[in-house]
Amino acid sequence: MDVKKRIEALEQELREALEKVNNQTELQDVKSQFIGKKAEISTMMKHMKDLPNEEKPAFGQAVNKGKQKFHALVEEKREALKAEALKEKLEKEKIDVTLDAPDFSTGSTHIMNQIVEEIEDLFIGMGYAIKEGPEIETDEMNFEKLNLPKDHPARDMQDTFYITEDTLLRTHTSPVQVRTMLEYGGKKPVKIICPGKVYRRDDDDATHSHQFMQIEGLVVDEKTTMSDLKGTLLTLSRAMFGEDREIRLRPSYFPFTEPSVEVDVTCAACKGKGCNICKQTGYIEILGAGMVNNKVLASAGYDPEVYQGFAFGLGIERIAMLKYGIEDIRHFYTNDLRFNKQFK
Ligand code: FA5
Repeated sequence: MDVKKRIEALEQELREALEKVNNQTELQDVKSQFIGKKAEISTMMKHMKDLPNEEKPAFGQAVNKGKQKFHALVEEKREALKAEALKEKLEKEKIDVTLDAPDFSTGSTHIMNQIVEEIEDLFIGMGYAIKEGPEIETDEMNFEKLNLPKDHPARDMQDTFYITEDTLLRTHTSPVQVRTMLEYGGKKPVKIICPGKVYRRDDDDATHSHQFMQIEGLVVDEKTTMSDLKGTLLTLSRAMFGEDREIRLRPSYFPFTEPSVEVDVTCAACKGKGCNICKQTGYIEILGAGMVNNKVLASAGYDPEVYQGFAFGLGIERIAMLKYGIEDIRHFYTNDLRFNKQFK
């Protein structure tokens, strides 16, 4: 038999078989059928020994060329299949960039943080710096340096979670005042607000939480007066509750301020006329404040003969409750999305 003719016939068969191939598995089958170990072209070489010597080179060349050709045809088909598969995939995965985006629900800042940010923005605008301090505090910073020595009866005002005899969960943000004054070394003026979480052993109810947020404000300088304090708190109250609000300062007591005041703002519901919400007083209490006690200034390294200061501290939850008419403080912490989403 003429080997060249046989190889040509096989090539024709291979081409026909390849035309019917639709995927890589089928291609593999065709490949082993035509160029595998048991394929005809692979076994042809065995017959070479029966040929006369002068025919052997031509025979060998023809078989090898045939094999190369078969391999090339199979590879060509493999590439064609790959290209087709890629084209199909691209077509299937085509993205229509003109389609409307689906309505993903996104989160938002929690109402507590919104109010903190609002107050921070206001005070940054008035030249204040923001300071933070540790939530696990020493008794010294939380009480003693604020003129609340051990066994002082005023410690009862802030029921405390003690960790050891000398460490506790801070009951207010006032220790950040002390830390900042100590940091400034009694030399330069202080103008800060300090937001943060605080803890008290209060029973949780509609207006009390064992963990809540405060913002403390502190100004220490050489000519700081009570009217600076009043002006600052009026600005704060109006930013929080509306430009038509008035405030009133009532005498009060905090060991770290002298004189001390409670600050009331005119009731939103009755605009100061008196209603059930404000218990007919026309005012609602919002924060505690006062002129920094000389003992506190001195214990933090400031000379009371040169420096005076004012300070104030407010509960963020209470501010939010008044601002938005929220009747229960626990809403802030139960993470009910129906509540949270109202402040998006
Ligand atoms: C203080 O904590 C003082 N450090 C504030 C202060 C700072 C006065 C600087 C003078 C100068 P008081 O204990 O009143 O004060 O707490 C401040 C505010 O925290 C209260 O007006 C109230 O809004 C809030 N608050 C107090 N206890 C709770 C509680 N258990 N749950 C939620 N809010 C509370």
